[in-house]
Amino acid sequence: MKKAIITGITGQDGSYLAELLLRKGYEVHGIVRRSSSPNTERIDHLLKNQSNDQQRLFLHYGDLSDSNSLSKLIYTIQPAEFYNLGAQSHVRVSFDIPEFTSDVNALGTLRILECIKEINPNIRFYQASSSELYGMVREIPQNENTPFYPRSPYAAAKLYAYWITVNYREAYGLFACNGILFNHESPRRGKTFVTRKITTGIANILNGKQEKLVLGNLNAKRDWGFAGDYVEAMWLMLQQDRPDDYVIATGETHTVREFCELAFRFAGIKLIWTGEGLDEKGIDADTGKELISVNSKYFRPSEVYLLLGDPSKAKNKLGWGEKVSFEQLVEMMVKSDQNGYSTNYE
Ligand code: NDP
Ligand code: GDR
Repeated sequence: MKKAIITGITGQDGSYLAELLLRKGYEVHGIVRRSSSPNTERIDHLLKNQSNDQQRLFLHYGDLSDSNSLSKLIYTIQPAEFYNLGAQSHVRVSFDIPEFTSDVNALGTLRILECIKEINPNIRFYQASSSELYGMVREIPQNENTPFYPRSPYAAAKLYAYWITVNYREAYGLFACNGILFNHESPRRGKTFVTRKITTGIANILNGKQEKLVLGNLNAKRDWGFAGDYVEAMWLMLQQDRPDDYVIATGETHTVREFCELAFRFAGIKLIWTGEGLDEKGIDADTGKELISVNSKYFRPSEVYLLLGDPSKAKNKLGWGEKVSFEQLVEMMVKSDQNGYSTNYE
C-alpha cells in the first residue's frame, strides 16, 4: 500500500487531497499542529468512516517550524509521497506576522527537503506554490516562464520555497515538484478568504444574522477554480516520469465585484452598485437595502491586482483539466452556506 504524508491536512486542500488519496487506496498520514480546541472539522468525516482493523488515515502531531517532528515522522513512516500544503496561507495576515509566515512557509519547506535528502531521497515531494509569486504581473496570462514579483511577506516566503524546491531537484536529484496553483475555493474554504466571506455573509444576511458585507478591494481580479479539481493536479504531478513545475488555473479571471454579483444572484438577489472607491455600495435592486460597503481596513499595503493563469502545460503533459466552472463554483458555495455547511459537500 502506497503511503503519503500531508502537511496542512486540516486545511481546505489537505481535506480534499486526503479524500482523493484514500479513494486511490493510499495509507494517509496527516501532520497536525496542536491547538487549544479541535481543528479537524474538515476531515472528521474521513476519521469517522474507518474501522479499527482497516484504518488508513493517521494523524500525528508535528509542526513545520519543528525539524525534529518532521524528521521523526519521515523516518518512521517512510512515505512514497510527501505533500507540503501546510502554511500560514493568508496574504493579508502575512503583513501582520511576517516572521512567523516566513519561518513556516519558507524554512518549513527547506526543513522537509533536508529531511527527505538525508533520510530517503526517493520520497517524491509536492510543494504548494502559488500564483501570488507573480504579484505585480509582467505578462498576461501567466505561465511557468512568467517572471515572479512577490507583493507580500506571504509571497516572498513562497518564492523561497519555490526556488529551494527547484534547487533540491537540481542539486540532489530529488523528485520535487512545484504546483503553481491559482486561487481555488470550495465550501470548505476558510471563512476569511474573500469568496467564502461573501458566501457565508450572504447566508447570514438571509438568516437575519448580519446586516451587510464589508469588503476591501472590489476591483482585484482572480482566476478562481474548484479545490477538488486542483488536488487531482497535485497527485498527477507526482505520478509522472520526471519532476517538473506546473501552473494550475482555469484561464478565466473575474473581479471580486463580479463574484459578489453572481453569488447574490444565486441567492435570488439582484445587486446594483452606487458610488466609487471607499463610497462604493452594493444595493439590493428590489428593496434598496445596502448589502455591501467598502472599508480600507481590508486593503493590503501592496495589492496583487490581476491574476490569470495559462494551464496549457498541465493540460498537455498531465492531462489535467478543471471540471467545475466559475458559475458552478459560486453556486456550490452559496448553496452550501445557505443549507448549513457540511464537509460532505464536494
Ligand atoms: P488553509 O489555510 O485552508 O490550510 C493551511 C493548513 O496549514 C492548515 O491545515 C494549517 O493547520 C496548516 N498549518 C499552518 N501552519 C502550520 C505549521 N506551522 N505547521 C504545520 N501546519 C501548519 O490553506 P489551503 O488549504 O487553502 O492551501 C493549502 C496550501 O496551498 C497552502 O500552503 C497555501 O499557501 C497554498 N495555496 C493555496 C491556494 C488556494 O487558493 N487555496 C492557492 C495557491 C497556494 P491549522 O488547521 O492548524 O491552522
Ligand atoms: P488571496 O485570497 O489573497 O488571493 O490569496 P483572498 O481571498 O484573501 O483575496 C483575494 C482578493 O480579494 C480582495 N478582497 C478581500 N480579501 C479578503 N480576504 N477579505 C476581504 O474582505 C476582501 N475584499 C477584497 C483581496 O484584496 C484580494 O485581492 C489566496 C490564498 O489562498 C493564498 O494562500 C494563495 O496562495 C492565493 O490565494 C493564490
